[in-house]
Amino acid sequence: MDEDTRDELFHQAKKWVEEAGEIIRNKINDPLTIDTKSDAKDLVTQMDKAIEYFFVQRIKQEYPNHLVLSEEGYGDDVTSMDGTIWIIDPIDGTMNFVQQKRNFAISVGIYHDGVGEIGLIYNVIDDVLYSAKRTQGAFRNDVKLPKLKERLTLEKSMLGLNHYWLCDNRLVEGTEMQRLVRKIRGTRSYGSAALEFAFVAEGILDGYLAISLSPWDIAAGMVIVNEVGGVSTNIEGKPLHILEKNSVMTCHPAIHDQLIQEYIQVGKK
Ligand code: 2AM
Ligand code: CA
Ligand code: CA
Ligand code: CA
Repeated sequence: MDEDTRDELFHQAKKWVEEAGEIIRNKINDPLTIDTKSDAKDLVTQMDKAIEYFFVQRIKQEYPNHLVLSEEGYGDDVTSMDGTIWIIDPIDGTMNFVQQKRNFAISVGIYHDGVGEIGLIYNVIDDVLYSAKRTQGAFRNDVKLPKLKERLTLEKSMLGLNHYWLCDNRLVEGTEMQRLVRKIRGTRSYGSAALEFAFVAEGILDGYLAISLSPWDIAAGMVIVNEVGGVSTNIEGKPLHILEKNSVMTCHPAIHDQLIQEYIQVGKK
């Protein structure tokens, strides 16, 4: 994708993300219709659907040859990464949206022929937009994010983890993750994968590990983290497949290999 096309798309996507955020803020105290999906904790509201529909309608009108891959079913059945694809999570952190009315984000990643060109993660209530264009750096609102600092050790790291890592899980022995959380400085659990990616890019988290995430949870975050020199792989250190569910590790490059070799591979079931 050439730079002018990327700039124009970025401008349009940013405008729609901000408009969608405004819609959510204006209706934040309206009564919610809450449904469940795969299980009782997997929530969806009419707002998730309305915001996704907002994007799909506009994209289809303005860019009829672009495809949309999105969580709530209004997008396309995307089977290849050819062409331009918008990967959208209308509300990432739906449980936070329902329970807290904050700590959720709109996540929009734009990929062209499999390459992440644009990432936008909008913390709607705090009005903080994390954004990146490939090769042009990442931003928190209008402030450019510095590259991740040169040196970092696990002892000084703070990692985004949810409680499932410490329960019996299908990926690593529970005791290995306990060994890890004792080694590092601390853990945080924010409940929005997109925001955790953004925090890694900002350098306020040094890494984020997730057992299973979908394309729309990670598409924007991968672009943004990449622009500050962070790395995103699955928890075996292998490349993420953008059209599939993956385990996810996004982090500072200085701790990536050590996390895998000394904790995850060791504890692997
Ligand atoms: P969501 O809010 O868009 O569903 C914390 O639960 C994080 O994991 C959120 O980013 C959430 O995205 C994501 N997630 C992925 N799969 C999930 C599932 N089956 N149930 C709940 N959250 C899920
Ligand atoms: Ca969901
Ligand atoms: Ca999500
Ligand atoms: Ca969602």
